[in-house]
Amino acid sequence: MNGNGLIRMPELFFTGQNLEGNEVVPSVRTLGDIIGIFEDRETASGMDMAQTAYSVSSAFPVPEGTPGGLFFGITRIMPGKVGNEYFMTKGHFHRNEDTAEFYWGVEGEGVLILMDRNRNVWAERMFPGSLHYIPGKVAHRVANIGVTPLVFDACWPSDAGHNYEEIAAGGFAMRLKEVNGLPTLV
Ligand code: PAN
Ligand code: ZN
Repeated sequence: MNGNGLIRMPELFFTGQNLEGNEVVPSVRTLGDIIGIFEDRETASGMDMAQTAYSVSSAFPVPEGTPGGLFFGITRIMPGKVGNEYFMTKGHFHRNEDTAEFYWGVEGEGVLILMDRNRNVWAERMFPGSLHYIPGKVAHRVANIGVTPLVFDACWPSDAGHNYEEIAAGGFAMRLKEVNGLPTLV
């Protein structure tokens, strides 16, 4: 990859909706992996659990836990719903509670759902070019409210870590549902 002189090719690059290059780590969440986050279990039971709900391509240039480093990931959420709830990420607090994160919209239409430590919930529209600063101590989850894949990028500290257990156990205090054709927090 490297040229002859001092000017080199980058180690990472985007191809369409994906991240490629040295040591990109892909991960896939099937509907079966995340089905517990949805409310309508009856509708869920009739759905294909093997289908991809979302995938993430990540770059970890330093070991997990390194202070001062950064990680980068591209998340692609498929369009779809379980009953009237949109396909969405599991969502998490960072284990190192003070660590923040940037998300930004690349393709498609989404909603970033946020919840603070007092379980106050709010949300922000995501679209190509939208930029979202997620402060520390704020849980974050993204739903695809469109009919095409939702693609967003994320950059977070390498010592952030992920606390999924708390959201798996207690969820968010509000759910994003389609009500009369519109995404609504209920
Ligand atoms: C993101 C998320 C990614 C997938 O990179 O990890 O969008 O969402 P879940 O991790 O909630 O399944 C991030 O927030 N990193 O900290
Ligand atoms: Zn995060």
